[in-house]
Amino acid sequence: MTEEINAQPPEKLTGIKLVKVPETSVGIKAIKSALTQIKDEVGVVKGIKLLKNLNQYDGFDCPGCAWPDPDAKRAFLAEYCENGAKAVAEEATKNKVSPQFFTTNSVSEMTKWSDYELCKSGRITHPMYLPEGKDYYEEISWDDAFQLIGKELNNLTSPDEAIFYTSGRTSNEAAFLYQLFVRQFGTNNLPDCSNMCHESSGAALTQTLGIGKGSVTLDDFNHADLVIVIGQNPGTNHPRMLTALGETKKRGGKIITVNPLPEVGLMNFKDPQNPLKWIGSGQELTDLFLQIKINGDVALLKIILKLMKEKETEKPGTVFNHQFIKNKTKGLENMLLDLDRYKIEDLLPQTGLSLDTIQKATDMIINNDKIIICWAMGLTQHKNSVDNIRELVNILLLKGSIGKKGAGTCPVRGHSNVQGDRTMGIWEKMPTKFLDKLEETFQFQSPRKHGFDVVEAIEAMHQKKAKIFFGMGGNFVSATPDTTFTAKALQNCDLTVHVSTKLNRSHLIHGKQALILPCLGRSEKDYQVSGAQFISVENSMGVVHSSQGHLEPVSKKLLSEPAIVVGLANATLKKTTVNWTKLISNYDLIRNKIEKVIPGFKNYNKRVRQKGGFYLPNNARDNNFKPTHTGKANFTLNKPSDIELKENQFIMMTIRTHDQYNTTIYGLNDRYRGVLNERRIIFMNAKDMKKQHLKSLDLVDLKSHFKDKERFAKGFLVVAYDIPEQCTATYFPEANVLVPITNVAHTSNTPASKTVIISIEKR
Ligand SMILES: Nc1nc2c(c(=O)[nH]1)N[C@H]1C(S)=C(S)[C@@H](COP(=O)(O)OP(=O)(O)OC[C@H]3O[C@@H](n4cnc5c(=O)[nH]c(N)nc54)[C@H](O)[C@@H]3O)O[C@H]1N2
Ligand SMILES: Nc1nc2c(c(=O)[nH]1)N[C@H]1C(S)=C(S)[C@@H](COP(=O)(O)OP(=O)(O)OC[C@H]3O[C@@H](n4cnc5c(=O)[nH]c(N)nc54)[C@H](O)[C@@H]3O)O[C@H]1N2
Ligand SMILES: [Mo]
Repeated sequence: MTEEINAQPPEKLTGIKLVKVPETSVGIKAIKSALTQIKDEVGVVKGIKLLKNLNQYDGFDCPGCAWPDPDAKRAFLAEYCENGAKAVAEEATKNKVSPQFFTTNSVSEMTKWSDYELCKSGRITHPMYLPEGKDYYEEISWDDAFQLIGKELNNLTSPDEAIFYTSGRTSNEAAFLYQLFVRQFGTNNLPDCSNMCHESSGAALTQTLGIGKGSVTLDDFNHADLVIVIGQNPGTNHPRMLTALGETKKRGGKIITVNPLPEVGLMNFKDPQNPLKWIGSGQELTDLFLQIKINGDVALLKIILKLMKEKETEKPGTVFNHQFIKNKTKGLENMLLDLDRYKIEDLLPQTGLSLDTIQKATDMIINNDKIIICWAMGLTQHKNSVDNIRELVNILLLKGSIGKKGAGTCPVRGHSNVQGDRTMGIWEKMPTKFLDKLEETFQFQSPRKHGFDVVEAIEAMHQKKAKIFFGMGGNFVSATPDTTFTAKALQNCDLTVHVSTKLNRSHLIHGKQALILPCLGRSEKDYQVSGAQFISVENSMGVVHSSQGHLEPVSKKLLSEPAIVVGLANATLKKTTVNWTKLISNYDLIRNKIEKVIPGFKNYNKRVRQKGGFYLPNNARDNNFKPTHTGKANFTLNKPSDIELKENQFIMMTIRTHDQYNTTIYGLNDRYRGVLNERRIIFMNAKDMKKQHLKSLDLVDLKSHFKDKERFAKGFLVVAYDIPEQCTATYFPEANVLVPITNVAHTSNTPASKTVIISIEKR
């Protein structure tokens, strides 16, 4: 029998209160919520200093999300939002996790704490070590920590037995050094949070448009006729995007929202940068809301494509942009033929929508040319998520709505530098061109065999094929699927190491030995031999800019992420062609190397010092699709969902509340959905509740079904909500234990965290 591992957040309920779902987002309440958080966590004086510098030209980049800052004008107060303020408050907190803290709190005791309690403990101040068989972390010197890691890494039979994970907050400079160290050590095992996030977007866009990133800039929102926001909740996760949508509307543009939930932020919005608008009813954003069933998107988009084709056949030249299609694309005929295989009446039930509503959306697409499509996790975390995104591209290509002002693709990234980390080479399968350049610049032989992505890494650790886990940020055990399985995988390791700012569950679910290496946060000053340093990051729209902290570090013992990589490299690599210590004496030296390896970084040190930074090249933005395998933009054939629910089964999506940053839980409220003080809930349609004989706030256990295996998550409260029938929603990470590790998207291997098949049992 396998040992039961307590890797899940505890089952404890916290005292739910249901309130009315608010009619508008942001406004005074958001400002109040942000300021309260800042006051409580950071204190008033330090808090004001913090907000003053957030997202300003000479300040630091908000660690909240990857939404870009305006190129020209920056807001008077500060370019921040409620949730950005919460993210910085979390980092700049007064509370400290010191060696003393660890002498009083054992690892086994802390596994009983909720994620909220873990997060509230504060910033980690010293490197800590958990020796084999012990239950208390002990202080360790940096030098001893590096030596220990170096020794363990060198004891492996093969470098491929080590996993080097990255979360998306790591700066360009740290990420570049990190991947260089890992490749000099001898492996491409560089999984990252992107594997669970926008990997499907990258896969789909590379195939169709020749670049794995979005094509629009922030200014395009000032020119768009129509913005479609599909599978995304910007009110909570990218609040500054609402300002851009507001601009589109002001200029007469329209917005279509496609989501199983009427997310408050998208419906109505009070601009936080514009205090005069805080009173009154706010600005209506969404013109047409398609309340789609979970994973019904390909079906919806196919119906739209069919309706477009019908109209084009009826009145040739009125729908399709023939010139663009002829000059720039391949595969139209096949795509149109494939559409004939599907019947609208078969597709319709998957969407849960009326044909009339879909016709309205189609008319808006037909009647406009400058179309932007924005999406996030609602599209990327399904088995057919790559199909979702390719189908969107089909629509844009038919209209020629790409590579011109006011139009294009907008995958809205999550972590603030997740896109930059990829550009820097954090990927288990970097293209040959990059590796060639890396070899040439640093005179060594890089491994060529592809490494493990997140899911493969978990499986390898589970099978004891990988024995050391190193996490550059993140919270692996809580962010990944199949919590119990992943916990076992980590516990199988000889050594688990986490570079972290805050305490999290991955420090508690550990290998035989474990280390916590505390690092500087974005908001803090970073001094190296040559003086104060700044770092750089790339936002969702490919703008590279600098970021510099202004606060004193919470502890003198913290190292910067680049310095940690260098400590690691010096202790591990017996032979190296790199003078690591010199590279971190001045981060300009790292940037000089980046410039040599990666296209688009010419004059990096000069251009990163320009106000607002610089744009990286983007072929799709330039209306050039040569980098694809055909040399043109590609139409593709895509498949709708193949999920069939049995009786009493539901589809469950795992989503974020308004009070969390991924696995960092700031508070227990989901204000925009009217749920206060509780995270263990399941949103259900009232009709489904009735059929299941469930009443509001009944206590239920959830069981997920995949192939022949069942997984359990216990103790959730039922909340009646405006969600399509047969669809349910729970919060991440509480429900991750239900997400099967083997249920992944084709091509991108991203866990299907938004399509978990469950049944619900009343206690
Ligand atoms: N405050 C805050 N900001 C964040 C984060 C955070 O946790 N907190 N996380 C960051 C990260 S890493 C990321 S990746 C982003 C995540 O940003 P989002 O993708 O907005 O986050 P989710 O909560 O996963 O929300 C997914 C949305 O998709 C909808 N959805 C789910 N399934 C489907 C579907 O099948 N079809 C359609 N059309 N819609 C669907 C859900 O109802 C929900 O509105 O946010 C980033 N920013
Ligand atoms: N079921 C389900 N699972 C999901 C998702 C979902 O929607 N549903 N979303 C997925 C997505 S989109 C993502 S991106 C992943 C996120 O996965 P991760 O990136 O692994 O998780 P986070 O919760 O963002 O990581 C938080 C930890 O990062 C550390 N940290 C914060 N700032 C810094 C820093 O500056 N440097 C360093 N070194 N560490 C820092 C802190 O210690 C904190 O505890 O989760 C995925 N998992
Ligand atoms: Mo993400």
